[in-house]
Amino acid sequence: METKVTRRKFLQITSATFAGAAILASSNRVVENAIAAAEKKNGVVKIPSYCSICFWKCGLIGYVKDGKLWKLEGNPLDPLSKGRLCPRGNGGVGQHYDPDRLKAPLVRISSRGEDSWNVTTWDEALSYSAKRLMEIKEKYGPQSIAVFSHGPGGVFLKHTMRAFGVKNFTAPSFAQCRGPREVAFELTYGELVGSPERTDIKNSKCFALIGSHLGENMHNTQVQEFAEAIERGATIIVVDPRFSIAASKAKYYLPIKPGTDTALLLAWINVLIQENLYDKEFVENYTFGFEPLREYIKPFTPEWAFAETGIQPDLIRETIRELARYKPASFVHPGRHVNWYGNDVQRLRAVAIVNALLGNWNRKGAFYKPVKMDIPKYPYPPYPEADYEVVYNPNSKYPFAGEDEGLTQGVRSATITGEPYPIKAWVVYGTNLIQTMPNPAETIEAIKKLDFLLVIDVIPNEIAMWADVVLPESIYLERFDELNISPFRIPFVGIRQPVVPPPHDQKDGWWIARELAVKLGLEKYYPWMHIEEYLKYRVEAAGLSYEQFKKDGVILGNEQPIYVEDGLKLEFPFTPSQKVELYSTQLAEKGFSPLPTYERPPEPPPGYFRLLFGRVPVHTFSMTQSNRILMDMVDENEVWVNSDVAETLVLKNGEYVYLKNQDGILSNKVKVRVTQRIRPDCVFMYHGFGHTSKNLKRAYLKGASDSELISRYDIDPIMGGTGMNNNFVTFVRE
Ligand SMILES: Nc1nc2c(c(=O)[nH]1)N[C@H]1C(S)=C(S)[C@@H](COP(=O)(O)OP(=O)(O)OC[C@H]3O[C@@H](n4cnc5c(=O)[nH]c(N)nc54)[C@H](O)[C@@H]3O)O[C@H]1N2
Ligand SMILES: Nc1nc2c(c(=O)[nH]1)N[C@H]1C(S)=C(S)[C@@H](COP(=O)(O)OP(=O)(O)OC[C@H]3O[C@@H](n4cnc5c(=O)[nH]c(N)nc54)[C@H](O)[C@@H]3O)O[C@H]1N2
Ligand code: SF4
Ligand SMILES: [Mo]
Repeated sequence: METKVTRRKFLQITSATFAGAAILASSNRVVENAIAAAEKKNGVVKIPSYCSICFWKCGLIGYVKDGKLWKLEGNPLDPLSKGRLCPRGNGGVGQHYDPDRLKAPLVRISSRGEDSWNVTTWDEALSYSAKRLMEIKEKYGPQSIAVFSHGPGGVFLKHTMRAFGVKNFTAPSFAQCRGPREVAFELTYGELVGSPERTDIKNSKCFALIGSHLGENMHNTQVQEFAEAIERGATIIVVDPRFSIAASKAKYYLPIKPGTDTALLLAWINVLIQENLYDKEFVENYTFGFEPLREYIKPFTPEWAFAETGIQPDLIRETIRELARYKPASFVHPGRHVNWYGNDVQRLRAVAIVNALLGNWNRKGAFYKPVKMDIPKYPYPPYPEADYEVVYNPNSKYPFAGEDEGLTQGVRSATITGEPYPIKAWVVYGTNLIQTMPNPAETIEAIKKLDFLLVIDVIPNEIAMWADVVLPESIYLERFDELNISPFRIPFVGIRQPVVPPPHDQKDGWWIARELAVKLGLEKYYPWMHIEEYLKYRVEAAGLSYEQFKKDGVILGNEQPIYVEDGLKLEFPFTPSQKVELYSTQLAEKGFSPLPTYERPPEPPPGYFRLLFGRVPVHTFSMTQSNRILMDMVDENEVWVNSDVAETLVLKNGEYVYLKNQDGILSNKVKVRVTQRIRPDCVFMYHGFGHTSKNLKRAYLKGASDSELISRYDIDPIMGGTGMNNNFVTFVRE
């Protein structure tokens, strides 16, 4: 009965339109209060924590009834969730009850890739892992060990590995995600966009989404603000080859030819300058390189861009005039998953420049200045010197590669080639590399060359099935974890604490990291025995009450100015010119074009279509397809095909086909969705499906994997990220 209540609620949320959702929220509140009163009587325990079904970190309240996890809701005190979780967050209950979860430590007894294991004790699994890591370090040095991780849970493992002398840390959530955006904004403004994005959708009068498919991309706060913007009647411009959910809410929809966005952006810059629509005061006082930009941009007219993008010149003019009309409360969203074509920093530089011409930095309704709670670090002993070059960026081949979140591709190729030096062990926390890195065949080739692969996960995902040792972590609802100190409009700190105990022999990430450190002889790096000593130390060092924190789940700091409108002073101390660099001196210095360049994308071969992919509202990447609650909503992906194309190829809605890519790689079978909502030159599918791990009983071979079909990737020469939108597929029948 309890699951039924939860299920109904999910269905309500996912089927609600945005306008409807807001109404639902207020009427729900009345019901919620009534439920809360009733529940107290029934002895329901409510425990605040923060969500990890994705990495947005929304504050939640876990409801426990008779010792059992019953439901999850947003924590009303939390500024990110504002009392509401997204459908995936509500579905976190299903992760706790997932029958396929990893239940105990496993040590491989067969060759890699086969499925036979010894179920073992924690002591044995950790002793064995420590022994292997020490042998490898002894023989090849600490540089031969690489760590891949995603999410706050990896903090303690990274601490252990740093103490062990490791320096090669990487994450697909940078090199396959937002890397180019951060690099482009840092080059232009000297500051990152960051996560949560500093976009002030809430107060915006007009904004453009390029790709960014909000509503399918379900980052909670952002989607709530998007819903508010729609209700307020903000002008929304959506640029996407596919008529996304966001497009359906937009005033202007630009069905752009994939890969040509930089041409559109250059034309927008052209119109802003030619028609004198830019913010002159801002440009004069705060930017560098306007004159070279003015010269450079002359040929990039809307008529020129029409030939590239397929967007009518009038529509190009009208949309940028609209953005200019509302400046500075208007902006072009910098996106998040932006590793598309391998020249993405240049595109994102164009995005940064359009915004600079709108004079919208640190302005209400555009980009606010994020603030953060000041929480002192824990006083650990210093890490040992790691006096070697990171493996993924030899001789600074990619001059603007990230440091803490390095290049996954670089680690993988070093593992295969032994250049610039050999990588012998991977330690993988919370990232399913088989599905998140392009060209999985290459990932498997690299894995086969390793001496040791340690995976810490919660389900038997593909990467775990390749490991030598699998360590089952408790899920986020069952453990303490690092604090959430996200940059936002108001400083705040959130706690993750256990709502229920883990059901089997799973252990918390901090405990695993600490025990591993002890076995590696690094105990001095863990002056605390239990994570609560660590959390309490940090929270109390900030002058806050730990007891209150545990009770409320969130502590808010004092409001600070986040806009020029609040009296914030505009300063750009972190660029070489101490101005917003329209012309990037840093790019020029490293031999790259200092002004954004457009490269025409290659055409699909005859009979092929460009493969695009994105988010499904009720799943996160490849990590939620074992969650029964979420799978009951969407349990396979479909391939979106334009109706005219379908007619020509005689493809029927709902029929199963296989996709074959330009390199002859064949997908699992996937259902056809015939729709007007996509251009005829591309197809689209939701990422995360087509699991090949048999131990994921519900998800095994459901739908097709986009990753499998992404055998080609193009590396951004500026920062080394991998563009993955350059693959073409054709249809194959049974
Ligand atoms: N439900 C859910 N939400 C999520 C996540 C999740 O796993 N599940 N993951 C989160 C994370 S980490 C990220 S990075 C974000 C990703 O979400 P976004 O940053 O919004 O990702 P994009 O790749 O921009 O979005 C894909 C969209 O871009 C369109 N597109 C593809 N090629 C082009 C092109 O050449 N030009 C243009 N203009 N559009 C194109 C596709 O049709 C699709 O609509 O989502 C976040 N939100
Ligand atoms: N083909 C393709 N590749 C992509 C993308 C795409 O759209 N298509 N998107 C890119 C983007 S934007 C991003 S951000 C990255 C994301 O890349 P990843 O972060 O690698 O995402 P997942 O593949 O979902 O891997 C998450 C893994 O963590 C495990 N996990 C979940 N919770 C926990 C936990 O509490 N503890 C531990 N230890 N493990 C846990 C899950 O079971 C899963 O195996 O992928 C990128 N790669
Ligand atoms: S956006 Fe959704 S899944 Fe992500 S943390 Fe928030 S509630 Fe959880
Ligand atoms: Mo991402």
